[in-house]
Amino acid sequence: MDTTIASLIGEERFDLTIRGGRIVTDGRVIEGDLGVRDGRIAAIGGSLPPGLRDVDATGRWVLPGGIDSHCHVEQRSGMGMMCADDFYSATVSAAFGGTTTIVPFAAQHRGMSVPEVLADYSQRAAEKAVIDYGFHLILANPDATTLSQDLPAAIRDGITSLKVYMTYDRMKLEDIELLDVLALARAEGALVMVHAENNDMIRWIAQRLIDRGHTAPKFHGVAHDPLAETEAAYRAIALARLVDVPLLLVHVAGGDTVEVIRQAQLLGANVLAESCPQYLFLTADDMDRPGLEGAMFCCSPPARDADAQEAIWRGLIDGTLATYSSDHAPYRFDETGKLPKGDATTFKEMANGVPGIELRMPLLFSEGFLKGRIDIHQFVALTATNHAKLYGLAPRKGAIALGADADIAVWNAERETTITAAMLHDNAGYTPYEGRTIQGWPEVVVSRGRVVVEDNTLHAERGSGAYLRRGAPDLPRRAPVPGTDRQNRSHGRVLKALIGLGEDTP
Ligand code: DUC
Ligand code: ZN
Ligand code: ZN
Repeated sequence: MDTTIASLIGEERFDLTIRGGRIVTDGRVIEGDLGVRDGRIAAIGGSLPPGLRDVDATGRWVLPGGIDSHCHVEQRSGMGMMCADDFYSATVSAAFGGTTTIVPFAAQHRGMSVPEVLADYSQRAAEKAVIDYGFHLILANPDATTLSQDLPAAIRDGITSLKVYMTYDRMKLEDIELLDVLALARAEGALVMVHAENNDMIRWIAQRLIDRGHTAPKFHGVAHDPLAETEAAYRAIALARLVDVPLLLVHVAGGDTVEVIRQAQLLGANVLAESCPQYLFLTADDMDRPGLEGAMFCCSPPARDADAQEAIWRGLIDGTLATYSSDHAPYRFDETGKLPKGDATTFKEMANGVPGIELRMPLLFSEGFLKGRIDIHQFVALTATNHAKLYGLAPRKGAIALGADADIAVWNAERETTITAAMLHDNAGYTPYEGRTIQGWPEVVVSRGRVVVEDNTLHAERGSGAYLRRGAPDLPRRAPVPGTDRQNRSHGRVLKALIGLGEDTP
């Protein structure tokens, strides 16, 4: 049925009409109006009657609001540091940058139970978030109760993804624990996200650097050698292939790692991966600044070099990398974050991470879409649609479609902005992108039909964001390629039985 007529015969007025824009739907660009009723998209295209409220989008792009599926909000790190943003400042900052849904982490540390962690994060987010949110669970304590009871219950309750670490002494899982988690994810239909870096390689290099007095931020980049990422990524993929379960590698930084992922996908492995602005727009040279200033650019894995940036672009363009997230991990340049020991802080002691929740989409819009590296549909897939699918939020979120939540950003492609920390709404106190000029900005942002940002002003109440109980991940299914080892050998009867695929135990 013609969507415009379908909306008109209802005779009710739209709550909101977005007029005359270039609307990007799944695979199409439609010039015209978009109507919203009861928080959902009710009409797409054509010329609609006036709504209770109208937004003029003439000459603008009308895109789905972004989904940021990797950000750290009001979270204590493995080293015990609280990040600088709470659920209010992080979601306000996200909204100003065109993002209307976030999926941050509820972080279990050793000794904590999953129900207590989820209750704690849920309460804090409900009081403060201005846009919609879900949670991934960070799992650092895969003990028997967690694996047999708490985790299955959490997954059934809408926490359908979890992150595990292969590095950080206080967070890392052993390979055998990772196998247990992967097998459980397979049984319960959850997606495991992995921080892949080889802990011992990093520790070994870091100790030698510190012993020689090389403590400056730039040595963070030396300690986290690209091979530490590539080795761990390969190992994580092998573990997931053994159990025959999908896996998502987060914050991919290096060119060799992209290649390992690409090859695994070509063999039929269900490996997914994500990258982030810092790996497109920063390099290791940014950590090499006077004094401790380079700490503001330290994240893990660290940004590499121009070749790695190109490899990440290629991965995003050819689909090897499915999502582009911020990995917003905001820490202030003071004793609460980057400089716990003041001027004496070594690269091992500073909090890891960079802010980026507000600039994630504007940077890619400017440098990816407007510069012709990706088209508008790739932009939408990388910033919204793919996140919705992988994390069980589709079809409600992540696309402009009839019946979907009216989460929309109206982008002015002409607007030029010189980035400063002062214009941003997070609480990090600095931005790694200070002084860069970018083009394009989301001037009007709509969350479930509410105009939450307009005229550079917030119009959303604290606590007005809704919790999203997520469904099962909708993952691309790749079959093992005939003639490969996986096809022929490893999934024999015994292994299948061990991972719960076979009829009986061997
Ligand atoms: N891992 C993240 O995902 N974010 C910040 C730092 C880290 O190690
Ligand atoms: Zn990580
Ligand atoms: Zn992160």
